[in-house]
Amino acid sequence: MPGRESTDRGLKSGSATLPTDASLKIEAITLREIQMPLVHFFETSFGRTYSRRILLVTVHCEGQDGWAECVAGEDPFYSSEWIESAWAVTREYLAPMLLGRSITQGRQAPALMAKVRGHRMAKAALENALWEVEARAKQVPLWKLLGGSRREIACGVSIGIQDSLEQLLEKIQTELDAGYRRIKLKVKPGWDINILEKVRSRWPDILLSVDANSAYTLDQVEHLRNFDQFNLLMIEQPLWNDDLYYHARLQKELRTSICLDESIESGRDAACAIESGACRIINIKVGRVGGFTEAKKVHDICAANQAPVWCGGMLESGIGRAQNIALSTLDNFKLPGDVSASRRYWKEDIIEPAVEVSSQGFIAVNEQPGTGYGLREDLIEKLMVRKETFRPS
Ligand code: OSB
Ligand code: MG
Repeated sequence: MPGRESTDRGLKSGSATLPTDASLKIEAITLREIQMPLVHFFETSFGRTYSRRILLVTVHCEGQDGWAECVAGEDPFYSSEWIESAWAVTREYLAPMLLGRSITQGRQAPALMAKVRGHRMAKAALENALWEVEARAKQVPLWKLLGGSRREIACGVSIGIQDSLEQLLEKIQTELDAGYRRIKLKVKPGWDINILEKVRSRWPDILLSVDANSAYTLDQVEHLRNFDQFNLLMIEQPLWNDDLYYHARLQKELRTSICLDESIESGRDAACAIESGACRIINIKVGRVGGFTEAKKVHDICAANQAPVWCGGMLESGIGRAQNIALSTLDNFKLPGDVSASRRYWKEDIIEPAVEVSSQGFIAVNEQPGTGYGLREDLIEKLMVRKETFRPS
């Protein structure tokens, strides 16, 4: 990859490299909200987004900062979490549980926050920032610390609902020309079979999947059976966001593999889903499951059951994107994910270099410590609308 040398700007790389088992004292936690307009609106069955409000978390440890992105949305529509709930639970509960504590590994963070139920996206940002601190302290790439082995990850794109079929076809062409290896289309009643007929007749052989974000009910099984004619890689989250049982009923009725996104919030959910036949594939989003530790559990459970996984996306800035890239290097990420180039979302990303995808549709990882990307703190400052720092009381 060109321009891969990270400047490490904004991330104190620690004047003294800490020994491998050094303890990391959590001295302060900073939350920032930045606002970033999307290059193109993104529409799912639950609504349209033009601009993102993004919550960034910085964990300050002795001599070492770690950054992460909280993927909670602007509204509690994808999940019950949203940017305000994440901010509040971090201030009132999660930050106090971490501040002043010393840990040696990011994976120790979940136990410290276990008393709080749910709020997985808020917890994930804190835990993931600590993994970044650990990786930089140990001077190892985050992807290696997570146990990854891939040197490059396969990329797909998620294409939202458009204003017209023509616009959709044009977008698909653009992404295929850019080299993306799988196209995922958002669907809902009225924007499904009709568009798939057109897309499949123009591109009979591309890897194609759909994501319904819970737009259907089990009553529509006859309608959903129509998806089987399009040779789809999967249909993602057709039914209720918190359901496994009815997805298992539906999977028995369909040839197309069901992939679960919203329904999987833990390793236990993944085990139940696979055991009960609710899905054959799982979309892992590190925020949705509560952090890297739980994401690795989901990954390992799926691997043990020969169920492939792929990495989902939440319209992340470069900070969340870089963490998705690191996670995607784990062995069972066997399908192209929704992790794509910065330029598809942002005029200017807040990391450098921006995430780039090769003409073959891959993102390469490197040997630099942490995520391997530098921060554009000047730009973050410009985009910032609020900031709050917490210290031990
Ligand atoms: O269901 O995967 C989803 C974006 C926001 C909320 C939910 C989803 C998505 C995407 C976009 O599909 C993935 C991306 O490009 O980041
Ligand atoms: Mg999805």
